[in-house]
Order: sequence, then C-alpha cells, then structure tokens
Amino acid sequence: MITADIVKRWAEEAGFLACGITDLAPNAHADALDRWLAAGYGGTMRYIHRQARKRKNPALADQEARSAVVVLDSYYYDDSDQNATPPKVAKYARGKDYHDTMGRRLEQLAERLRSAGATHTRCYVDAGPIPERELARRAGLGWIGKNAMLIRPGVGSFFFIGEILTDLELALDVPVETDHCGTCTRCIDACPTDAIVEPRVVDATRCISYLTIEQKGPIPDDLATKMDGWVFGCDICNDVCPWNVRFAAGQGEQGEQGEQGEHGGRKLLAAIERMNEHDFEVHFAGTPFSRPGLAGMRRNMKAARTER
Ligand code: B12
Ligand code: SF4
Ligand code: SF4
Repeated sequence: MITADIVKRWAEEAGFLACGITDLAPNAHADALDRWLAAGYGGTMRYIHRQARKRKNPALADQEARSAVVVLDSYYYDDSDQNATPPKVAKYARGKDYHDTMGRRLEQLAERLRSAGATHTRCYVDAGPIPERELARRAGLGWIGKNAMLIRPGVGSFFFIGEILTDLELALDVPVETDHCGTCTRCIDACPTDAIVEPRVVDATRCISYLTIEQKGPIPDDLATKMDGWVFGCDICNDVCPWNVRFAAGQGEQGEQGEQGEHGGRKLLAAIERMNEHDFEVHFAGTPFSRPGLAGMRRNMKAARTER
C-alpha cells in the first residue's frame, strides 16, 4: 500500500523542493478571489473569471480525484550581478518554459503513482483552474505572505507550485495557519508601481509581471515610468523579502539553464529590438518570451527605458 511518506520521498527523488498532500475540499479563501475579481484586479485575464467556480471548489476541476499531491520546484539562482542594471528579466523566465521542464518531472512522478496503484492522475503547473497557492498552503507547504506569494519557512518563495490530482487516498498534511510576516511591510514598500494594494492583494493591472507578459497593447505611461528596467516579469517583492534574503539558496532547474545566459544574455536581449520574427523564433521558441512574442518584448524594452 502506497503511503504519503513514500510519495514525498519520490517527489524528493524527482528533484522537487518539498511535497505536501491535501484534499479537494472547497477553497477556504474563495471570498478573496471573488473580491479580487470584482475589483477588476484581474484585468484582461478573463480566464480567471471563467475558472472561478473550479478555483473556489477544486473538486469540480476533477471529480475522480481524491487527493492533491502538491510540489514546490525551485527556480532560484543568484542573479544579483545580472539584475543590477536593465534590461532585467525575472529569475523564473531565464531558462526554458517551466510548464515543460517542471511538467515533465511531474509526469514522471505521476507515472510512479500509477505504477503504485493510482488509476487516475492529472498534472498541473500554472495552467489550469487550480488555486495553487491555496492548495499548497493547505498541504502544509507555506503561508501566504503580504506579497501574495506562498512562502516556505526556511526556504523563501522562489519556487513554482505544481500538483498531481489523483484518486489515491493519502494521509493529509496539516494546513499552515500561521502568518510569519509579522510587522514587516518591505514588499509593499518596495513595489515600484504600488501594485500590492493591501496585504495579500495584488492589483495585477499595476504589476510589472502582468504589464510585461499579459498586457494587451501599450503599457500606460504612468506605469511605464515606474518599471525600473524590468522587461519580463519582476522579482522585487520576492528579492526584498527577508525570508528570501536569509534562506534562498541553491539552484533550480530553471536557474541552471539561465546561467548559460542563453536568452537572459544581455546582448541577445538588446538584439530583440533589431530581430525579425524568424530570428526571434530561432532564439526564443520554447522559452517564456514566446508569450508576449517579438512585438510584446519590443514594447517592454521601450517601456523599460521610459524616463521617470
Ligand atoms: C494570475 C496569476 C498572476 C497574475 C496575478 C498575481 C496575483 N497575485 O494574483 C500576475 C500576472 C500579476 C502574476 C505575477 C506573478 N506570478 Co503568478 N500566477 C497567476 C495564477 C495563474 C493565478 C493566481 C490567481 O488566481 N490570482 C488571484 C488571487 C486572488 O489568487 P491567489 O494569488 O492564488 O490568492 C489565493 C490565496 O492567496 C488565498 N488568500 C487570499 N487571502 C488570504 C489571506 C490569508 C490569511 C490566507 C491564508 C490565504 C489567502 O486566497 C486566494 C484565492 O484562492 C497562478 C497559478 C494558479 N493557477 O494559481 C500563478 C502563480 C501565483 N504565479 C506565480 C509566480 C511565480 C508569479 C511571479 C513571482 C512571476 C514573476 N517573477 O514575475 C509574479 C508575482 C506577483 C505577486 N506578488 O503575486 C506562482 C507563485 C508561486 C508562489 N511561491 O507563490 C504561481 C502559483 C504559478 C506557479 N504554478 O508556480 N501571476
Ligand atoms: S512583482 Fe513587482 S510589480 Fe508585481 S507586485 Fe511584486 S514588486 Fe510589485
Ligand atoms: S517582505 Fe515582509 S511582509 Fe512581505 S512577504 Fe516578506 S516577510 Fe511578509
């Protein structure tokens, strides 16, 4: 009989930072999602509205599943030298697309679950109607910081969250209910666009990550002047967090690829302004830059140069 401890050992062997187990009970913070959507903080990400029912009640996302095996996958590496000057790229985006790299390892873990008797497994990383931070909190993996990130004591927050929904019935972990932020407000104070409108609430339409990746059309001037040189994603509210300053260490799979500097490389980034679609495809196919595409990346480079 497969136990939760065995699943966690397999997750570790697959290279994940941590693994926790929860069920598919209704989201205890469904009201937070409703308020966020009603305030318009999701901007043009209409898919979150469409998925809201499932995000509030994950059992609706997969009626055959009984447990969620939630894993964390580090994307940390020390890029303090690279990110001192623009153009800046968020750590998570310097390698290949994590949906593929992490998704592959999740699928390998799912294969082991099937070999141990699971008849149903479904893997998710980022894409899908799953409230990933909430599931991870409930699986005992961390707390929700004032920057809205899931933060793990002794680790920080530079990791992706992924999950396998399965029909295996596994022992559940104890949800994290403690807030370890205390009186700290560093993330809120450091956010250049004032996107953290209250603790744990990010107005995505002001967040540099949204502006450089999800925004359709030009970036409004009042926000472009505050982008601080970021051209894809933003690490500020994670970089300043004392839990990362103190504990972030090691190097995740994304970091390894990023260090090769392939598409994080400065020369290549600068060359985006002169590239045609074919060259962009050659250099950036299969990387997170394909989401905004050539036109989006050019727009970001231009916005990041806007003077305050
Ligand atoms: C939409 C989205 C965005 C949007 C909006 C972000 C946001 N804060 O809502 C934008 C484009 C701005 C964005 C940016 C980033 N994102 Co994003 N994003 C998502 C996505 C697809 C959905 C998030 C969502 O539903 N937002 C709506 C809000 C209301 O929901 P929520 O943030 O999940 O919050 C829940 C909990 O916090 C809880 N809750 C709320 N209040 C309270 C209060 C208490 C006391 C408690 C306990 C809980 C609680 O209830 C909420 C609803 O369930 C998730 C993947 C997924 N499927 O969940 C990734 C995800 C959240 N993103 C991720 C990452 C890495 C980032 C960036 C760091 C990328 C970057 N470097 O640029 C930034 C960080 C910005 C930030 N500070 O949040 C990771 C986060 C990992 C982690 N450690 O938390 C995720 C989980 C993707 C993944 N699979 O790894 N993202
Ligand atoms: S990712 Fe950057 S812009 Fe978005 S909330 Fe954090 S500090 Fe602000
Ligand atoms: S910077 Fe401070 S307030 Fe923000 S998430 Fe980290 S500990 Fe919490």
